[in-house]
Amino acid sequence: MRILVMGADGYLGWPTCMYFSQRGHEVIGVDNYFRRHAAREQNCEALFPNPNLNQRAIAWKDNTGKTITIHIGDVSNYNFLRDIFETYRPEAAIHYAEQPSAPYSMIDYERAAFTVKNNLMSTLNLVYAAHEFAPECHIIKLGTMGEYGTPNIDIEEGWIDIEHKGKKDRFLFPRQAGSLYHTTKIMDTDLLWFYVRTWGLRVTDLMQGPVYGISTDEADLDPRMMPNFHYDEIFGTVLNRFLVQAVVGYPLTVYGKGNQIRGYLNINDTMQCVYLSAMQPAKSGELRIFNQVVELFSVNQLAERVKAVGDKLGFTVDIASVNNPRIEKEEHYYNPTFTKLLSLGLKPHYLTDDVLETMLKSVEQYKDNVNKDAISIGITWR
Ligand code: USQ
Repeated sequence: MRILVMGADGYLGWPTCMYFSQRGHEVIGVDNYFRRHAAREQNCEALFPNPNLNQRAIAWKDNTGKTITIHIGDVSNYNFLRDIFETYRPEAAIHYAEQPSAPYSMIDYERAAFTVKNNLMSTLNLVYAAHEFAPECHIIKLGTMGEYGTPNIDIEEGWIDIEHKGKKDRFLFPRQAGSLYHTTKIMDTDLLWFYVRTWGLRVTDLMQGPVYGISTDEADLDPRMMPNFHYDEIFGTVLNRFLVQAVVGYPLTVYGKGNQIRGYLNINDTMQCVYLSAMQPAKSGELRIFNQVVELFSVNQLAERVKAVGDKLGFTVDIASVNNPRIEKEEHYYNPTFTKLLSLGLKPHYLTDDVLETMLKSVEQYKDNVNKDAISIGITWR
């Protein structure tokens, strides 16, 4: 298949390019380096060596003989994305090209406005470019479990059947996000649903939980191809942050009571989920929603797991309870359904002690790169 990866430079984007290329697909990766620029501006750059996308594509060719085609440009600029679609007419487009950080979206007006503009315009442009040049293109959109928030009822996979005053209908599951970033993802889903109904697009929306991990089969071939791994307050997800904190002796930053529960997954499972979705596409006029999660943990459980394995490896791991910079429930019901990707063939990688140990050892090799000032920056929701 001809696959367009939007946001190819990101933590998930680059491993996705390699994953599809390795399996014989033609991959076109686009990115505008937003994350690199924002991380440099906020002094919170990635932990591992971070060659640019063209250099990574060269490393990929050196290692595998395969080509990943790179274009640097901004998909929130319609002319750029239109040209890409006109040239390549992709059969699937995987959309990671969003501002992905909840804290970044809460810094100030400028970052809030950027998040809204970037995330919604990139999605709208994708819809238009696909409609104009590749109406059969399967759009695979990275959504977030954060769209649902933490309701006091079971979370379904995208849809809910409601009976009201004796009549029944099916609706998108109620959504109530906990940050502006997560709210833009709700708006994306609404945009896509509108154009699925109106123009018959084919769309899979993947409601993903926080991802952790460093290693994939492809990234392990060459240090130049490692994921763009962040541990800072802005772009780092919680478990990746805890791994780095454990290695450098920074008390694990548990926000508030630490009973916030989320559904987590290994980066290898993101690859599988996106791949399985691409190989078994949505039908024309269908918005498919999958909850992309493999296991649930509270923040306290993650901290305790990292402490136990870190202590065993000889790191001194303390757990701190810090004032929660976010506005979120710290005690709540959480029971999401996540069976559809398993039905498509997902074979989950679970968070075992061995996995934690391997990740801690990988981080340790790069501990001299850690900027401790980036761990807690002080962005609050208030
Ligand atoms: N948390 C801590 N300590 C930290 C960092 C986070 O206790 O040092 C807590 C947060 O308060 C939250 C939970 O850990 O309760 C998860 O936070 P996170 O930063 O790992 O994840 P989040 O901000 O929700 O966003 C991440 C990705 C985002 C994706 C989302 C999935 O950055 O792109 O959409 O995970 S979900 O969390 O299910 O909405």
